[in-house]
Amino acid sequence: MCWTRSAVLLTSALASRDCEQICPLFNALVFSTLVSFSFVYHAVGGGTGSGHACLLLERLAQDYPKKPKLAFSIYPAPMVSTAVVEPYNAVLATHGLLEYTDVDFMYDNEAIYDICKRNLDVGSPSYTNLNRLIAQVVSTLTASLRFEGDLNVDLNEFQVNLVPYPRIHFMMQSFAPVLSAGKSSKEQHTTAQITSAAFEPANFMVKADPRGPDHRYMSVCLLYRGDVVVKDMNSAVATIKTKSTVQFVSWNPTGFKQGINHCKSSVPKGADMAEPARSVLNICNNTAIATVFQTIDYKFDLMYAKRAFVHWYVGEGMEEGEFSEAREDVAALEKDYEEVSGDAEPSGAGGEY
Ligand SMILES: Nc1nc2c(ncn2[C@@H]2O[C@H](COP(=O)(O)OP(=O)(O)OP(=O)(O)O)[C@@H](O)[C@H]2O)c(=O)[nH]1
Ligand SMILES: [Mg+2]
Repeated sequence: MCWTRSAVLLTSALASRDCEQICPLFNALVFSTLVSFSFVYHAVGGGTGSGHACLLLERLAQDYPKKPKLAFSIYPAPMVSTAVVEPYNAVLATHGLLEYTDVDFMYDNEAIYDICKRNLDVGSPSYTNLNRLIAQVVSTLTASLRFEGDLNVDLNEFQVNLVPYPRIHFMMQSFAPVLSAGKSSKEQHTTAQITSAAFEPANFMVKADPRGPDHRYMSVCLLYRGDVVVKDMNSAVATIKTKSTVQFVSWNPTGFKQGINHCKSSVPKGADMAEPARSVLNICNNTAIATVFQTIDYKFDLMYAKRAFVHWYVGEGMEEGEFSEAREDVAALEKDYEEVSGDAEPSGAGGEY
């Protein structure tokens, strides 16, 4: 399905039902509302996840303008493509995500697949394996809402720490340790070890290399769960700060925010992944994420130069101008990332606070 048809379908569906009834109808798009947040889970490569998700987010932005909107977005992987029009859908969706979400958690299936293959003893990881790893991220993020703790970092604090400018809100994340169910009892993972693992490029759930000298961190949130003590956490973070591979932009010297929730993460019964005694989720805002947009833009341009497949979208009622508008917006985003890497304030930063 293409972006347009999905959006049109949702418009008519929305006319008769409310959002929460609609979303379970669509396999690639899941939606949940917490007391004060909206979470949207979707993939941007297909029609439903891109078109529906954007329209849903637009609707949420209209009806709940003050409620932060967080999206968990599966982006096309750099080497693997599951649909020809993926670059179009992804650019159109990014245009919507820029406008209607406050924080975006970026994934690609190639990166998550590699993590599962490397760490879990399964020959060929399934969507269930991939989704369960994503679930660990979401569960850690929301742990502070569900379990009490003195050192909890709540979702609002995250947003404040992670998003330096409204448009620069696309996060990378890694989770450690990812252990196969069979190995858990044999392996001990100290706070220092899991923290170090959370900064390994191979453990990030999107194929983008956060290391310097080319890329810079703008902010990092580390969320620990389980039996982690403050002293160990502080010493692990101090070690990370000395690494030459962890370079920060010059305008954010402090950079890190940490929290501990003593309720350890859990996994469903029979899962391939073990339940670690302690774990850490690294959510970071790093300029490397711009490489994801560059790759998509490049593929978009190749097809759009020939207007290939555009007639399908126009035939469904979309105007060609929407393509160039979305593409320009994502080009501006690339530029914003270039600017934040240096010392200048990005041009899109003003006036949106
Ligand atoms: N991680 C993960 N990725 C998924 C899952 N389901 C689909 N995908 C990926 O999401 C992308 C889009 O999938 P589609 O099923 O084509 O998406 P859709 O949004 O339903 O789009 P249409 O079928 O075109 O309407 C592909 O790259 C899939 O590999 C899932 O359960 N987990
Ligand atoms: Mg589908």
